[in-house]
Amino acid sequence: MIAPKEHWHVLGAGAIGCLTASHLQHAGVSVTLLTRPGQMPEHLKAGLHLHHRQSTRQLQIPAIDTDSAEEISALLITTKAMQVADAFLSVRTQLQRDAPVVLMHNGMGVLEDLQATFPDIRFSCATTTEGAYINDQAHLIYSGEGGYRFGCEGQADAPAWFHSLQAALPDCHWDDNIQASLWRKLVINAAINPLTVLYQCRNGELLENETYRRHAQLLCEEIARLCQAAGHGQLADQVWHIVSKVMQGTAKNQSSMLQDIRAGRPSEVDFITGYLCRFAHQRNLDCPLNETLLKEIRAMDNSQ
Ligand code: KPL
Repeated sequence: MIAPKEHWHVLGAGAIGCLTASHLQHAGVSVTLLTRPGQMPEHLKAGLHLHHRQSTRQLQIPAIDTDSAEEISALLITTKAMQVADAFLSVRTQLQRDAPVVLMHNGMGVLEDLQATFPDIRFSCATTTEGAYINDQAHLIYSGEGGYRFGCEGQADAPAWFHSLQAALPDCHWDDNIQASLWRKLVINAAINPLTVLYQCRNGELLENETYRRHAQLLCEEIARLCQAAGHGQLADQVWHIVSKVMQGTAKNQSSMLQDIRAGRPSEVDFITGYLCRFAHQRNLDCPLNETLLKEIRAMDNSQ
């Protein structure tokens, strides 16, 4: 089915928001980046350059602040987990009736809260394995080609609005079990990100250093027990396999949590490790390694 021509607003002009908007624009989908009032990021002011493989191209994606957005017919929120609710509220009144609202962030728990507060909005979720960062010269570096999964609990078939995204984004699929994909990403982030902060290391060092690797393996065993309790038995059986492959594939990366902590920004630990701890407590399950990491990372977070 061909969808009516949507105009997508991407709220959150970090690396993944900009990269996603650039894919959409490149494929001819109408897109605008939204930023917080008075906080246009330097990389947008300077004119965004996208570096991919050996080539560089200048992007000209329209960017406006949320106050200037008029009618929003389709919204993709790509902010950090702790900013999603405020970001949504900042454009709530500009949303057209029945506009799709898609949340794409690390960690879990945000959707449940928003859904409870706004039962009339049909929220969907997305997760990506794309890798991108913005360098010191405010250039967008597309460092790892990946894919996208979109979905909405209880909706097996893709809605009409999804087709423009699918045509524009790489390896992009509607997932009739998006919870499983979100848990998979959660597991990866929970096993890698806090440990890279604790040991101040790149992802690959968690495999290379024997002490770090042992800690990661024990953490994966604990996370696997939580996956099992969540009904994701297949994922539970493969936690270490999946996590160690990502450590290998992103060996040179600084995890997003390590970058946030080093830059003095709030980290997403409450939505990653914190989510797992809350999940465990609600079911009277123990998760001492995650609890300790949660306390340690919170203590290292100087953003407040
Ligand atoms: O998603 C990531 C992150 O840093 O948040 C991983 C996969 C761990 C890559 O660094």
